[in-house]
Amino acid sequence: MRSTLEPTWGRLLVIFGLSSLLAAEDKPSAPKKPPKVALAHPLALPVGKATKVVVRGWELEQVNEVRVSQPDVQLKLLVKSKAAVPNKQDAKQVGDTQLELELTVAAEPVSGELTLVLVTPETESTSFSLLLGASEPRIDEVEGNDGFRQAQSIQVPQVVDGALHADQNVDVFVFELAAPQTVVIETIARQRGSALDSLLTLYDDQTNILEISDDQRGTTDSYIERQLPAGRYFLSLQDAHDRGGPAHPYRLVVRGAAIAR
Ligand SMILES: [Ca+2]
Ligand SMILES: [Ca+2]
Repeated sequence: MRSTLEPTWGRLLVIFGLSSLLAAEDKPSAPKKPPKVALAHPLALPVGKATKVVVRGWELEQVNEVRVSQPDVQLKLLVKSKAAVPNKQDAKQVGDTQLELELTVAAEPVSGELTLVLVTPETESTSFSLLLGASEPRIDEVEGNDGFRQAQSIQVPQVVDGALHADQNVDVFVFELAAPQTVVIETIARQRGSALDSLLTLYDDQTNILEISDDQRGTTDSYIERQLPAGRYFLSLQDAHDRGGPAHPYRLVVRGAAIAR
């Protein structure tokens, strides 16, 4: 009897195996991971000017639509690609794919945030935001500002949107105060996804260090508040680990207030 039963069990197992395979084919495939954003570079959009924005993150290749939070924005999806992870940096922090967008915000003058959602045929990212305009006069950083002699002149108040574009890059700025002021200087970087761990140093006219700020208020961003006599001052911004690259954008904000007498 054994000799006739064994082949029968064998056939049943084969048929069961086939039917479970067929059933597996009928099941929907596992849901795709939603796209996830690490950071956008630059962190902020000027108003009234077409701006290329590179969004870095994960699972961005499938994105075929971008939704924005306000109607008066022109948007073009330019390129989706793998993104090289900069030397010695962590793909878990800076992402491994990227999207290039061109965004034009028509309304003016505004400040605040523009919220975006990246959409794929199957799913979508959580929302993320770009800073929009500025409440102080805004300028872009001009490269070449990597030493005291090449310092970029700024006003007080001023907002500067820039980046540490390479390892060991230092950005240097210079400003003048015509009267004594309380000056507040801060960086906005890690709090908006930038890989930059900012280190901010304030110097007097002779490049003597007056104050250094590394981390503040639960972030790796920097903050200096100081009463200063009239005069000329330098400000340097660098990464605390000497890193730089496509994941290191920042916004630098300098504000002043007259000192009450
Ligand atoms: Ca720079
Ligand atoms: Ca820091």
